[in-house]
Amino acid sequence: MRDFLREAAQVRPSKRQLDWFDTEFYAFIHFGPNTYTDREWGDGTEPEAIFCPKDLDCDQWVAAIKAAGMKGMVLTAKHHDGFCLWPSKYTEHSVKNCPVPRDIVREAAQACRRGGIKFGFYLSPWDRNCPYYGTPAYNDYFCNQLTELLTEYGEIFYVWFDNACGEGPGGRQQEYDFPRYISLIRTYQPQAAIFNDYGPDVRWCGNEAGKARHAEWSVVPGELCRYSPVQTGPGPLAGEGDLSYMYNTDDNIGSLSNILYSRGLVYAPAEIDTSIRPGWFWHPQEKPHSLEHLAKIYLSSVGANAGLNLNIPPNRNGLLDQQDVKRLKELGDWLNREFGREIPSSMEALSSMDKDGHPMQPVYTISLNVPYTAVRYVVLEEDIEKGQRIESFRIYAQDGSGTRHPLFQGTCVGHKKICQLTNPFAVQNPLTNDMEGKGSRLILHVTGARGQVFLKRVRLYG
Ligand code: FUL
Repeated sequence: MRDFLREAAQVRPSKRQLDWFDTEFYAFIHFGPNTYTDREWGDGTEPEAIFCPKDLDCDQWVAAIKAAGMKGMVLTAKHHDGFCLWPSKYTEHSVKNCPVPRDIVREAAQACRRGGIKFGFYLSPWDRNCPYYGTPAYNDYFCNQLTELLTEYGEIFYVWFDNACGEGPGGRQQEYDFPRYISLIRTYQPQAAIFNDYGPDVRWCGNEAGKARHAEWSVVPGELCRYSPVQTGPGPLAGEGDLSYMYNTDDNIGSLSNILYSRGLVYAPAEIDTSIRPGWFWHPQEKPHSLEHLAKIYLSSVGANAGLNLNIPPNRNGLLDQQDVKRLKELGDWLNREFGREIPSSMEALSSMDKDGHPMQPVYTISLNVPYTAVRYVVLEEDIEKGQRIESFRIYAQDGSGTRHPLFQGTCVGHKKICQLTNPFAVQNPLTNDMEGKGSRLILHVTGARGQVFLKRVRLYG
């Protein structure tokens, strides 16, 4: 049991997963024939002539994305209708037969580079237009298109696949060859992270409402992410249960009570994908969600050990709607207000051994290096290069008499945990002797961990 815990603690991200995690917050762009038909899923029979973004300006997209503090863009190069936003050699159902025959993938990739953000794409395996769909020849067709995107548009940070698998034009379903798609991406863009329900690099969080789990582990059973490399031996209870039922929508996937039954663990962090509006594509009657809604999503995704892929759909002219542009700016301003100015502080780890030399759960004190101020957020980061270990923690304020006042109780930390203190607690710097403050320092108590804890950073914001 102890050995398995030690193994679980050693499960580590790859370099491309670390880079993806650092990107944190990036934009999904859903754009295509659906933008013009007011639908979410096209059936592949839409005439190319309807796609006519006469004012297309990808620099406008990038400026709005950057104003929200996002660091990348993921464009739907092809959605389920099979229409390609680039002039693919392998189909006529693309921008090349449109009234405005522009290579939108190229324009978007170039705008991202000009603006200094990363570029990636979504490529739907489900294709309701392609006559090969549902036959082995479709996997060749799909790989040809994937190769075009991987080789002709510069560096790609992310390739996004979903598992939607309906019928194609011949009424057949397709067996997707994900191992082949993955190896193609590794060949041409080895640094690109790959999103898919089942990994390998990033997995779906299980909902489109913008919320991570109560405990969003990046270390999960290989039964859930079958394309991610298994990094441990079987758990001590493997064989006594069967985790093959597991799906991304399950509430409990990375907890100890589950992983003990696993045949081996993988590192596969969660992405939260959600839209600024109710739909993924632009619809004339829809409006962007409120700033409060989006701020909450940010805290419960980036702030809960996940990445946030926030969709903003361009309109029929090829521009982001002014209402969305305004909301993105508000979101960026909110982020700057909340997290732009750190309260200087210093952290000290109290001994994590008891007097007989046995390991204890670690306790840290965090002292403010400024006079009395109110702390509204405590942001914790584990050094995930060494693995994800914290299972649970508590934060207290400790007053001059040593009494601890509970402020926050949390589960896992991982890449980043943003603890929002609901009653902003006045913390008094002991040096100023200011008795107005209720506490003199913060105490972070790790109450459960899988082996030795490596905290990378603790930051406070007022
Ligand atoms: C899903 C698709 O079916 C939706 O249309 C959308 O693209 C979403 C991000 O992924 O699987």
